[in-house]
Parts: sequence; C-alpha cells; structure tokens
Amino acid sequence: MEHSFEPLKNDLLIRAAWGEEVERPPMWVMRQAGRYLPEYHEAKGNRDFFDCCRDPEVASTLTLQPVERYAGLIDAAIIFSDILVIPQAMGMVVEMLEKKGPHFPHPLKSPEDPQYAQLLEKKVDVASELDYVYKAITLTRKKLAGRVPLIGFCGAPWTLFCYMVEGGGTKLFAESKRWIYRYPEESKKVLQKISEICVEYLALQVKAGAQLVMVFDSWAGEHSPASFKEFSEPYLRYISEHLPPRLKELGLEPVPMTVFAKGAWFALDSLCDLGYNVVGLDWLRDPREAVQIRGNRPVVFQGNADPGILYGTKELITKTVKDMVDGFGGGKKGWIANLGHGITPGVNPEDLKFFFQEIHRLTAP
Ligand code: 1CP
Repeated sequence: MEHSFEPLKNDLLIRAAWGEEVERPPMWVMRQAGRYLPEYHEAKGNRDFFDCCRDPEVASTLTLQPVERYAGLIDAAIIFSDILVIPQAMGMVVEMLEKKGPHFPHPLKSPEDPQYAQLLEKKVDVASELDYVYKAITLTRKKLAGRVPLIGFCGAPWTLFCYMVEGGGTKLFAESKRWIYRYPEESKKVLQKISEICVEYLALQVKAGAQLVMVFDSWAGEHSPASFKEFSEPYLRYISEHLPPRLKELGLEPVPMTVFAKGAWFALDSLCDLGYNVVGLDWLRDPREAVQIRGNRPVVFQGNADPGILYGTKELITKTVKDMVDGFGGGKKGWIANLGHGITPGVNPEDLKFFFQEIHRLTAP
C-alpha cells in the first residue's frame, strides 16, 4: 500500500456493500456536499467550480462538510469532484457556468469533426491528468481519520458521451441520439475509449484511498431497453470486469463497486447480473418490486426515496422512510439507505437531518 490511514471506526457501508448482515442500514445521500449547504457557499466563495475540484484542500473541506454537520448520522463521504473531469482529461474544455451547469464550448459534432480522431488517438495519461483528484482523496482520507469510508466515483461511458456530444445538459438528447442511430460504430469507439479511462481512473482513486467506487449513469433512462443493451450496458460491464484485475495488478485489495443507472428501471434484472456489488435505484422503482426482481442474487440495493420529499412535511418524510424501510425488508441486509437521486438545491439541511434521524429511528437494532 502506498498510504497508511487510520483504520475505519465505522465500516457499516463497506460491510453492507459486500452483502453482509449489519446492525442497521448504512446511509448517505448523493450530492450530500453541495449547494443546499450554506457552509458550501461560504467555503466556495466566488471560486470557479472546477478550481475547487482541483484544489485538494478545498475539495477535502467540501467533502467533509456533510460528514461534520451530520456526524453520527451518515456513514459515508463522497469525494468532492465531478463526472466531467474525464472529458477534461481527454482534452475537451468544460466550464461550469453559474446557475446553468456544465458547458462544452466545442462539443464533439460528428465523426468528421477533427476532434473525433484526436480524441480516439490521444493517449490519456490518467495518472497525471487527474492527479489532483487522487491528491484530494488522499488528503480527505487523512482528515476523515477513519470516521466513515470515502467513496470514489466516475461518470458512466454513456452519460459522459452524452455530455461530450451535447455540450452540456439537455432535455432532448438530440445529438446523443443522432450519434448512436447514425454512427453506431463510431459512437462505440468513443464509449470504449471512455470505458478504458474509467477503469484506470477508478483504480487510481482506490490506490489514493477510495474505499468503494460508484459509476453514475445518470442518463441511462434516456435509452430504450434495446439501446441500453447496446450503448450503456456493455460499457458498464467492461468497468466491473476490468477494475478488479487492474486493482490486483496494482497490488490493491478489491473494493465494492456500485452502479447507478438512473431511469433504467427496465434493465434492473440485468443490472443485478452486471458484476456490481451494489445497484442504485431511483425513486421510480417500488422497493418491493425491486427486491422481487433481485430474487436471491447477492446484490445490495441503494436508494431510493424521491429527493422531492425533502420539500414536504415531516409527516410525509416519516411515511416515506417507513415505506422504504419496510419495502427493503427492514434494512439489516442488502440495503444502503439513500435518496433516489441527488439532493436538490433549496432543501433545508434540517429536513435532511430529519430524514436521517427517521431512518435511524425506524431501523434501530
Ligand atoms: O456530494 C457530492 O455528491 C459531491 C460530488 C459530486 C458528484 C458525485 C458533484 C459535485 N457532482 C457529482 C456527479 C455528477 N455531476 C453527476 C452524476 C450524479 C447525478 O446524476 O447527479 C452529474 C450528471 C454531474 C454533472 C453536473 N455537474 C451537473 C448536472 C447538470 C445537468 O446536466 O443537469 C451539475 C449542475 C454539476 C455541477 C456540480 N457538481 C457537483 C456540485 C456540488 C455541483 C454544483 C456546482 C455549483 O453550482 O456550485
């Protein structure tokens, strides 16, 4: 091992992710560091978003904010970064526009776009290009001092491909669809290239100190079942098949792997066979149905309350938590409590606290 860190005092997430029976379900929420927290705005100030990601001191401070605010209530930290650091490492310019989100001034237009050949030919040095992420992970592990495990992550090939061809967020996905339905083979070459970078990037995050890794396929739900099988699933599988041997090669212990294919409710059955330990569920899925589809496969679910309940009343939050706990069978095995997607801006941090407290109360050993 490259680094030595303090042992974990709370390893609930890791044990649950490996499928072990636990005293109570571990919990955290996607996007737990971010805009709903006043201390986030205070620490970020006027700094550019990606500058924060590139500064290990700032990134680790932001990662720790929810862990400190919700001490004793949450069981994981997720490194403050973004999925779009991979397109940046591939040579694309990505800016984060205030209140608008990510923007690529030069998206990938078509296979004739000179960027296409350049992108495929470029030998991306994942170690040096994303060195700042590994440094942020190592520093965060030190600051965490074993309080909770640290999650590393990357964007799934399909989701990153969408951003690269759309040039930012979109409702229509017109460019993504144009690519896959007009240039399927050329699209697959880009998806394969991204997949290989994802494997190396996740492996180096583990080397730096990440204790679980998660792949975010946030736009999986834009697929039809058929196009998911062709343009998302093989690349998610590539990552889950290639990461463990790569870790072994680097002399590292395996870590649990999570896949979150948002909106791909139609693919749950095959997601359970994709080689990931944990499958994230969004709120469109009823926990009971999901548990039935899983059957006796050794997969752990993560999720899945509607993030919108945090705009609701306390009674509504309690009712949702109760349904969720019951739906996942009580939470001592096979479940990591979370929202079904990231927490949204404008949520009162006290309401999130109440959500965590209710999970604790309703799953107390
Ligand atoms: O606590 C954490 O989760 C912080 C780390 C984190 C993660 C895991 C951030 C910080 N981003 C992400 C992943 C990410 N980024 C995803 C996958 C998860 C998801 O589906 O939510 C996606 C799709 C992005 C892309 C992205 N980055 C968007 C979405 C835009 C769209 O197309 O709808 C946005 C708004 C960002 C910016 C961003 N990333 C992270 C934060 C805190 C912010 C907000 C920056 C700010 O305005 O201050």
